[in-house]
Amino acid sequence: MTHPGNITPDLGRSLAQFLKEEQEQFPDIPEELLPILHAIAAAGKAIDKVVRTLGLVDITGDQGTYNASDEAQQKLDLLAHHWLLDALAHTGAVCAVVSEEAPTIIELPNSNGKYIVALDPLDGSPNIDVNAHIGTIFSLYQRQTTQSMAVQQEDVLQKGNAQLAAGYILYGTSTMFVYTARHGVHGFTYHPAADDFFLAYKAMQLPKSGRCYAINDGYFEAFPGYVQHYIHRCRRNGYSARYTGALIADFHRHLIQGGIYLYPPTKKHAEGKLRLVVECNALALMAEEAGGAASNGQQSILSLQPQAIHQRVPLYIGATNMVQDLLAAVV
Ligand code: P6P
Repeated sequence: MTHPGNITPDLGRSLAQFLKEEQEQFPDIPEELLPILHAIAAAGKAIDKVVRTLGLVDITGDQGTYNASDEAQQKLDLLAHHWLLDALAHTGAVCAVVSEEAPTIIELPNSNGKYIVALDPLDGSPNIDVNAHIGTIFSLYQRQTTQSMAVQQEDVLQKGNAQLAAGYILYGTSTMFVYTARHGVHGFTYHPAADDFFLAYKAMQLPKSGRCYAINDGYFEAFPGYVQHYIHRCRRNGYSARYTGALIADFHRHLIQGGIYLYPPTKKHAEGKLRLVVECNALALMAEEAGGAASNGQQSILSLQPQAIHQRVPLYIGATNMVQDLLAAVV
């Protein structure tokens, strides 16, 4: 009996091949982008191998420490953090990293490196122990101060529209590496046998509308009126509520099918929960590069001037028409 489809993988172009071609086509893409994204992808492969054996290796559960956002650090948070730092340090091109898992700037032994990386090593940590989706988020910036000096706050507190590149690795049903170097959004699927990422989605477009919304309904009573108004509208229209507990997984669904993710101010997080520098800026650039939108309720995420590394902001991100419908209710 024949089966539907074709399960012989067409491996096609690897991430490295695609990055090389894109950099040749667009000279504004810095040549160091290839080794930097390759380093992140290499760390992602190592993280994937651990994620695929959770329960068989001692890497689940709390570390017993807390990050700068006062969140319990999972063992895998810190493993991902250290692997990504090691990989970036070996590129020679990255002089410093800001990470959700570290309170301050981490200077790497590349004082002549021209680039800064902002990281959420493992987004969706509460999902680790329950075998649900998790992911790595990254942003790349040009250093602003003189090389060989100590990295300054102004190097890491740059607006999201200054990003040279951004992306994420989603450890999901398959493991995907999705990035933009400001020339479209491209998705690559990890093939274990070949131990590499291969092009699966070129020039991804976030649908202008959708029928899916992602929000933690448990906080509904604390939401601002305009958000409650919008949620009632979604319910009246019969939209589907899908909330995975991992921003990246919800965003990835909307990137493909259309939808909106909302994390408004709540009683516990008066400014919202998501971090501007290490989470929101990367996904906001991806959204806008794919034809979507990202706002804090007042202005575009990419236009916000960060005041602190771990600053939190409200986040409304996804299909342009859905974000605009939400903001239309802001008084
Ligand atoms: P809550 C994960 O901790 C995260 O930062 C996002 O990935 C996710 O969407 C959100 O927080 C979940 O937060 O308050 O709904 O559990």
